[in-house]
Formats: sequence, structure tokens, C-alpha cells
Amino acid sequence: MRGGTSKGAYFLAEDLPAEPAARDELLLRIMGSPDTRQIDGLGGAHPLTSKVGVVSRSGDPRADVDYLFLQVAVDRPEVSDRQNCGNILAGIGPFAVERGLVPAGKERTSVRIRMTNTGDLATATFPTPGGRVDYTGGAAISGVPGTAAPVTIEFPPGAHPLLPTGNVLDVIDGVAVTCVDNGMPTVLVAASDLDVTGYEQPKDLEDDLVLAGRLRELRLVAGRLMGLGDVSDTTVPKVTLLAPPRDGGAVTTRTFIPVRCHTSIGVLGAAGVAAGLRIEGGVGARLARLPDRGDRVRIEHPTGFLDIESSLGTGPDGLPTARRTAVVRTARKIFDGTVFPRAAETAPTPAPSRGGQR
Ligand code: NQM
Repeated sequence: MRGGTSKGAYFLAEDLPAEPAARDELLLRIMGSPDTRQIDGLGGAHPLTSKVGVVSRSGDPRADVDYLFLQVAVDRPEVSDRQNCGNILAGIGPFAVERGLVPAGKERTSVRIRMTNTGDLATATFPTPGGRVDYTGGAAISGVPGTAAPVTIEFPPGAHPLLPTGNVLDVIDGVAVTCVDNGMPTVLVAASDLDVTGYEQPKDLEDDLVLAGRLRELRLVAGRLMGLGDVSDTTVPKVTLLAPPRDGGAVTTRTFIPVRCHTSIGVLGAAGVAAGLRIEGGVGARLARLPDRGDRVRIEHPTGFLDIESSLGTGPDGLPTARRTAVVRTARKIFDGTVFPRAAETAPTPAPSRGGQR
């Protein structure tokens, strides 16, 4: 399914091995990793198209289904459960209805989802006229051609601190950053502080080796400050470069996930940016042009914009907290069927010795 601006394979948990190592080994073979082209599997040769959603009925009374997100690395034999994905999330409700985990309503269906990677909750609402998921409709999202049925996703107040370092501003190697977590740990930094404009194309930013080095160092320190430990081999935190808006939005973004530059922006990443812009004294507040009223914020990204509703409250410690976040995405079923993974590796066959060749 396509979920928002990502694409992935969606599974019922019961169809995969329960043991994580066996599950991950199978998923690598299904997606075609490790291989930069993922030529022998379903993956699309980019982190945004090498994703997996695993869905089951939830035992949590607050949720209908559990959703485990797995990021399958493209060029390394790695599967990570260390992050959520708000784009793949857009397809979880429709998938749950398709697989009979949740009954479809007559006109629309709301599915309460627990994102097991972090324990966060979300409710997705989408059209089900006549009791079937209808993927067609008039909603357009930047980064996806055409239109499709809207999937409205509401996030309740965050269960974890919005400012994981406990500070509105941290300074790393002389660069001011605001570290936020509104579902996705993200380091916000002004693009100009890293000697780029923030309006470059993702490919040009990826090719900038000086920038890559600075981002790597910044992220390692930020990860520790955010309580994430050694993040050298993990996909979080992400780093988002901010610059003043150019197309009528609130801010322009370039997001590193964490090495490749996102062609748009993640949903939960955008939730962090939107909240971050409202934090007084934070890196985003001085660059952003926020609307005079209302919760809706337009986040510009390399292929357009993402509109997201975000409001903040204040926690008992006086620090800002995420009160409400809501977003409209679209999703589409692309294929439903049986995948044939490449065969499991067996012990390598020893090369015949020279003497043995006739
Ligand atoms: O932030 C990419 C994506 C994502 C994550 C990433 C996402 C989110 O766009 O909620 O959706 O940050 O690795 O799929």
C-alpha cells in the first residue's frame, strides 16, 4: 500500500514469524535487502519505499488494532523498530478493515490505532461507503500525483515530553538546536547555521559531504541529550533544517532521515516541526511565519507542503506540551496477494579447489 508519501508492505502479525529475529530475516528477503536496488524484492530502493506495517487486534482497551512499524534498511541487512511512521500509519485503518480486524461503518470508519513502537495512539477516519474501503476521492497531498480518499488522523496529547532534553534550546558545537518529540524525535536547526539556504534540492544536500559530516556529529550529540543513547546506528533522531517560508507556508524544511534527505517530510516529523515553531525561544519561532489564528500550520518541503493542525499546552514543569495534532493524508491499496521471498541463505558452498577441477 501507499501510505501518505511512503510505500510499504502491510502484513497481519499472524502471517509473520512471532520471533523478531526470524521475522526480520524474512522481511529482508521479502524487501530485497541488502541491495541498493532491492532488485530481488518489493522494496523501492529508498528508505521511504522500504517500509513494513505489521497489524494485529489490540489488547489495549484504548485501541482497535496494534501497528508495529519496521524500517527495512536498503543497503544493509537491518530492520529497525526504533521509530514510528506516520505515513505508513495512513494505510493501517484501511488495511485493518480489508483484513476484517475492524468492521466497516456504512459511510465512514474510525480505527483507533496503538503504535506499538512508542505506545502512542492515533485515530484514523476514512470513507467506507456501503461497508467497503473506498480509496478514490478528491484529497490531494504534495508528493503524490492525483487525488485519493482523505484519511484524517488525529493524535491525542503526547504521552512523552515534547522537549526531551528539558530545554527549549541546546547548543551543540556552537549551533543552536531545539530537540522535539511529537511522535518522532527530531532535531530542529536553522539551515543558515549549517551554511546552507534550506531551499536546496535533496540530492544536492545529500551530495554535500561537509554538511553530511556536520549533521552526523550534531545528531550523535543530540541523540545523547535526548536520552536516546548512541544513535550512530539508529534512524532516530531525524534532523530538520529550517528556513523562512517561500511559498506562503509557515516555514521551509529539509529533513534528514537521518542520512538520506526526505523528498517531502514525515507526518510525525512535521508534527514535531509544527509544535516546535510555536515554542517561544526555540530555533523555529524566529524563522517561522505563523498564521494569526487557528491551529493549522503549512510546512513547506522539497515537493510542496504538508498542512498540519497543532496546538500546545503547558506541563506541570512549565514546559510546553503537545495538546492536539491532526493531519489529512491519503492511502491506496496497490496490490493484495502472495509475496515470494528469495530463498534463505544456506551455508556458503565452498569453492572447488583448483586440484579438483578437471
Ligand atoms: O515522520 C520518514 C515518512 C517518514 C516517517 C522518516 C514518517 C513520520 O515520511 O511520521 O512518516 O522520517 O523516516 O514515511
